[in-house]
Amino acid sequence: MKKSNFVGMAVVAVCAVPGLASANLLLNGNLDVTYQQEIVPNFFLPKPADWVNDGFRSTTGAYEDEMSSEPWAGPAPTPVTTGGVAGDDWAVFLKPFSGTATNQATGHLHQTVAGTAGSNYTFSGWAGGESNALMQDALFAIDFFDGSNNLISSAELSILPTLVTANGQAFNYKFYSLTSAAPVGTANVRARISMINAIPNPAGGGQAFVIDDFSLTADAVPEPATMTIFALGAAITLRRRSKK
Ligand SMILES: [Ca+2]
Ligand SMILES: [Ca+2]
Repeated sequence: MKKSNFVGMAVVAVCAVPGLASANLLLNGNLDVTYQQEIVPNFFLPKPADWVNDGFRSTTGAYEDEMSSEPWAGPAPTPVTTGGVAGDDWAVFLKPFSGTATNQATGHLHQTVAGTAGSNYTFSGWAGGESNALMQDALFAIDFFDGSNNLISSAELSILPTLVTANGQAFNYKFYSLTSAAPVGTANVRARISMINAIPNPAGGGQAFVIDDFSLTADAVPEPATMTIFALGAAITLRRRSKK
């Protein structure tokens, strides 16, 4: 006589896909891919692809020379990447000195992705300032929009208090990060870096404000059914042979 016993073994893995949880939602987060933007008639400078930039002066309004893409601002201490046209590492150079004392310069660089209410969004990246850069504020921000593209709320981190603090690194580069939960009604999430009301430094000297290597990530919405992965292990067949 033969008996067969099947022992099913269920293997439970919780949050077993960390790669998905931390995926960068931004395109061209390392700013290496650029396009040519006409700054003034017949004069072009590179700007980062997949991002939107808005520049305006407080008195005279919109202009295009508030920022441009530059390869000299991309290398270490920021992550060294090779996505540029020459396999090089590009970054964005914001220009506080493009304003004047009475016509101050504001620039925003931003990218918008589809969002989910209740998720925690983390926006991280690198920013640095030369010691004589002058501006009212410098921000990392996450803006939340509803399905009609109305702004619901913004989370802002002022990086100005430490932007130009000397740390021995190129351009005094530092890593910054902020996290905010998407409010009810969120349909789109915008990652934004802003230079607010900047002016030239009468003393001259280095006044660059540079940024590179951004990520926007979202934690999974807490829902047990999607937080747990059940993997059914191979059924183990045990055969017992009875002695004759
Ligand atoms: Ca870099
Ligand atoms: Ca870069």
